[in-house]
Amino acid sequence: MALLDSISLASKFRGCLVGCLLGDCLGAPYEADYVISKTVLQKYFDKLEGPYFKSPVKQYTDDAAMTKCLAESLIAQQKFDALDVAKRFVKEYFNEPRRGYGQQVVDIFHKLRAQKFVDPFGPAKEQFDGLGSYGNGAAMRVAPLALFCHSNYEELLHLARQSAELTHTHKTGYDGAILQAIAVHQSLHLDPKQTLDVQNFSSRLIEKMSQIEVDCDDLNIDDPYPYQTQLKKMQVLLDKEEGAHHKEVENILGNSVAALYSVPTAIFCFLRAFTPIPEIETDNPFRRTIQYAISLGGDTDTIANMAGAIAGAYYGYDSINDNLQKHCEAIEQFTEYADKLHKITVSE
Ligand code: RVK
Ligand code: MG
Ligand code: MG
Repeated sequence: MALLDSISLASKFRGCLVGCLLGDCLGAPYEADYVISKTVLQKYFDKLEGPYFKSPVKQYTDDAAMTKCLAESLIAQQKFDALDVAKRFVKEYFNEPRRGYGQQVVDIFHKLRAQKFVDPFGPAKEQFDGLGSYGNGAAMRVAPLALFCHSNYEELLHLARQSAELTHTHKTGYDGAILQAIAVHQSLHLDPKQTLDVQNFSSRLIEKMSQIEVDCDDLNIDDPYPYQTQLKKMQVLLDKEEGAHHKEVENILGNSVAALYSVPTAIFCFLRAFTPIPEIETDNPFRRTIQYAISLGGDTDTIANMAGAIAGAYYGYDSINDNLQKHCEAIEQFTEYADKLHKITVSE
């Protein structure tokens, strides 16, 4: 990776994983709300950022729980080991089942435990009568892999798919994880002191997805290139001079648990929040990204988590307010994972 002048890679690693955790923790209280008052949200963030507000720590959900498993496995094994990751998912789930997991993914954990991990990829293939899950559960946890493979793009593509297939075998499920990984990877390689070329960032994603969305015959949907289509719609929304309306974003890009209707939305949040947004009062584009993602409603923890990973990987750790961080459960653990992943991958 070419050296960046203004920011260390270590800071970007931290920014990425802290961004993930912060989006999940701060977004979770709003998950499944479809009308969120912008004023209430502004006060929520202002209070969390303020030094005098003593609120309880915000708990993380399945998003960060599964990200944690992947990060811990990569650190322990110093490679992607599917069996080890599967074991960690199962252990984590049975230790703390009340983290708000997807309704169906828990079947996989039960099956993996019952078959004693003989085939870690087997149970995922049986989901939804063999169609596989198209949820965003593989995309929401992929960030540590993007860090681990920061200097090997081809390996990242391969491993993002493999890691997804432990739970998500529907093409839009694993392609969503690949797209999220690519977006984090792109952010890691950009200098935040230079103006972000929003359209170029998205055009590069479309170009890369055109190499991924090739074997689409088995897709049970009309459009064989659904992520490219969504990203093109995203570009149109980004081009709007007056800025896209919330309802347009919700209707066109989506805010659901489906990867296809949440991963492009998370990318949009990062790109849209590069410049000011009405009703979000902050000079900090990282906070703006998370606050905007939550304001869209729906799958708030996951969209904020994915947007946070991309934004954190771009702006770096120093852009993330300390007080916001203090409200997140396990914040020290996540910064430690980032530092360890950095140490492993840079000293290779
Ligand atoms: C609760 C029909 C399908 C489907 C298919 C729907 C947590 C189902 C996190 C399923 C994330 C849901 C989210 C989630 C992550 C998926 N046909 N419906 N082929 N594939 N669905 O269970 O890890 O919040 O309604 O695989 O992807 O915060 O219950 O879990 O928001 O998507 O869950 O899919 O979920 P799962 P996941
Ligand atoms: Mg969650
Ligand atoms: Mg969610």
